[in-house]
Amino acid sequence: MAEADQHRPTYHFLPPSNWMNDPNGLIQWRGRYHLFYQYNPNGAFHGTIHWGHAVTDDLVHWQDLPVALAPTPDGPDKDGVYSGCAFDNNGVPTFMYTGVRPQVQCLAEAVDPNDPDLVAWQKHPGNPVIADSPAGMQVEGFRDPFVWREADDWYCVVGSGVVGEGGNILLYRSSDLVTWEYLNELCRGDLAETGRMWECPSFFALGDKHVLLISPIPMVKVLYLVGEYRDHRFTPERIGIVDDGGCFYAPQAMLDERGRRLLWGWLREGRHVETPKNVEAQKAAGWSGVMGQPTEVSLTADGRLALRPLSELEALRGAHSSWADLDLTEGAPNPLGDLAGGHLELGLTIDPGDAAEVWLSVLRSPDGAEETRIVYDRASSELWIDRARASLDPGPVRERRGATVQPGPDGTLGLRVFVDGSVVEVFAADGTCLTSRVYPTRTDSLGVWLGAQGGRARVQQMGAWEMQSIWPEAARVMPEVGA
Ligand code: DQQ
Repeated sequence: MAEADQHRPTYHFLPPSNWMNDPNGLIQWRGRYHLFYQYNPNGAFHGTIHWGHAVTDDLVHWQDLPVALAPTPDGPDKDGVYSGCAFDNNGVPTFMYTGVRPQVQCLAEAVDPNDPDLVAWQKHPGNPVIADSPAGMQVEGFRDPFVWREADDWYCVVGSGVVGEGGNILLYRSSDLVTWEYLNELCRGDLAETGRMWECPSFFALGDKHVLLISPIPMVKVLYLVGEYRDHRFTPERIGIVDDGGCFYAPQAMLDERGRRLLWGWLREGRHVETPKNVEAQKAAGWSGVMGQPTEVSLTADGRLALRPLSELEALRGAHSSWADLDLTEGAPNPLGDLAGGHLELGLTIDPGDAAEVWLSVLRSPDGAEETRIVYDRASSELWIDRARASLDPGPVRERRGATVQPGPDGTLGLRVFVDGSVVEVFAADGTCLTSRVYPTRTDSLGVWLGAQGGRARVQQMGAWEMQSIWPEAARVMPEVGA
């Protein structure tokens, strides 16, 4: 049963069962946040893709709603309702999304904008509204439209790639959302550096710059490009990885009514390094995929994209423990005693002193045979999630993933770590985020340990909270296929 599954998150959003992938159609409508997502109601594998739907008032507690979009037999989305976005068309919540095979762009709108749940959606009779990629361009992929309003027109970018040259973003304009004119490439990448096709573009102003998020094939990691948007072309000045923890993919950003630029990404499974066995393991679990916690994005003074947890999540904090001035030396006993849990938030400030490495282990078995280590390397300022011993099962992905972080001016490193079943999210104070999936085998792999090697370090302060489940179980119902 999914509910008894120690790997199943309890405070991140996921549907009651089956497969989910990309976030879609993020919109705050009359105060309520609506999350749509790629969903297969027929099992825990990618296929028969619908748009699932959930709503929240507080960005923490979600309510499952019926499926919003299902493939229409004989329609342009008969083989799948692929990713897309939501926007406000003059008072009517509206979607633009990709129908497959072939890949074309389609419209749908809310039947009743006054329905607080926005449960019913109708597709445009003129679908597809963009029936083909630009004439003369040999593309690989043509999907995942992202729409915005600029001056008196609608603009839409579609993810694509020019065969043999690299991923690109195609820019369209329309006055009525139905008739679209291809303008030009918003920008193009380089095959060797940024892959052959760019999925899931999200494009928005941030401060005095523009940011383009792309999910390039075959890199399977999300890139952000920061630059200038002028005359309908985007000139990137900086490129970086959004979250290099190994599972974050296909994110979408939205502006909320408070003016925050919020970001959601799909956390894919890593149950087995071999794809067919990963698929089998997902089917056996009965569920696959979870949404990363929403974060607020901003640009740092030196132009990096920073991700930070929302204060809303603090509402889930339960039983609390705290410590101060913990000295760490190689081989010393764990200063955290019997701290343990599979659904935790941990916050700490590390003074690495003269230690070579400081580490925090989570999901650790009492004998240490299983553990996921978050490691800070003082000399290189690298932060790692080390999954080498995260599972006694030899199947799961166990690679070490990391990023260079910037310690504070006093040399300390602030960390917030969220553990939720198989999800480990690590946020450094400089805005770096690393998210990994881990699958311990032992039910007692719940311990939290602190240690150092190659010298003496100190944790100046540390807090730990048990995190409450977001699901009032009685309210959790399987969505039905609607529309
Ligand atoms: N997932 C969708 C596509 C998108 C891909 C299909 C990215 O629209 O390109 O489920 O994960």
